[in-house]
Amino acid sequence: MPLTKTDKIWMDGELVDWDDARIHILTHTLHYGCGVFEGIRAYSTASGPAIFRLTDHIRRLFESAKIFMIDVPFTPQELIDACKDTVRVNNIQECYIRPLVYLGYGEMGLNPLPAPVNVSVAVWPWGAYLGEEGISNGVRMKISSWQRHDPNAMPPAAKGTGMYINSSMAKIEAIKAGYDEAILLSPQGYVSECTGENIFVVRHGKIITPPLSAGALEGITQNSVATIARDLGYEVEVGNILRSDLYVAEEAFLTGTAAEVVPIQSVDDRVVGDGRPGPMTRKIQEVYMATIRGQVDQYKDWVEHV
Ligand code: PPE
Repeated sequence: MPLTKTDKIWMDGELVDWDDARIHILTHTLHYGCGVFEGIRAYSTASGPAIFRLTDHIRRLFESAKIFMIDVPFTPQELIDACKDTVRVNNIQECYIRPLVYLGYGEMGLNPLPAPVNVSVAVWPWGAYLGEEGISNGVRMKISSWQRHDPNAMPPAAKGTGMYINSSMAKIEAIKAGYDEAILLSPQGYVSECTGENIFVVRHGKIITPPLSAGALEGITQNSVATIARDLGYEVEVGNILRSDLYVAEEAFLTGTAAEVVPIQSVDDRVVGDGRPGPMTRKIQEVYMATIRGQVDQYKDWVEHV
């Protein structure tokens, strides 16, 4: 999917033209991958564009930075405002929002502490991450030969730029093998997550999603969906899942800001359920899609108007 340009990008407090949002080739993060980022979405609501769980995303951005000992030169409120301003100035109703905290130009070498810290926020329209077909009918998953990070190699709670090499390797492998997306296992052999999404399975009528200790990111959509599912009366548990649980699951789906809620059609060619999105998946997907556009009163605190 080629990028669709918007007008302005926020860089260290200033709104610059899209084509002028440039950095030096000796930008530290470009070489060593020590940066942190967020992926957020704005949706059109009855009272204008609103950013879904913006405050929670910015909180996670600061937690990621803290883990990497990156000192963000803005306050959380300033970055919340930066996201809102960037959506507003680009006059866009629905978009993806990418805040990035990176180490800039002026220092090289593996000690990142002396490097300057820069922040940017870009927005652009981004359609269905795993395709409209995936949202409607489900995606075909492959368990990757690549493992998710060991928590003592890479901290799963941090959304770090360099950590995504692991995801990209798994994604390449899955796509080359003819699948839509990969599922990664932890070094202990438990199901962790997908390349850019958390995973849920339904077994014996219960919804289960893996914990942070299995190497999964603490997903904000995972949290929204677990809340929605419980409020719908479903039993939801955070717990370890085995590869074989995926093969015999009644239903399975993945969640993420970019992907939203996507049914899983099969895992390693074992069809999930009858191969069509299951009733719990459908219901959760329906409530999530209404929630993000401010149509569910119960969750309107999650919808932060720009
Ligand atoms: N796990 C990973 C590894 C991950 O990258 C994401 C988000 C999630 C789980 C779900 O987290 P949340 O968005 O808070 O529900 N992945 C982002 C990156 C997508 C990209 O290609 O870039 C996203 O969905 O924005």
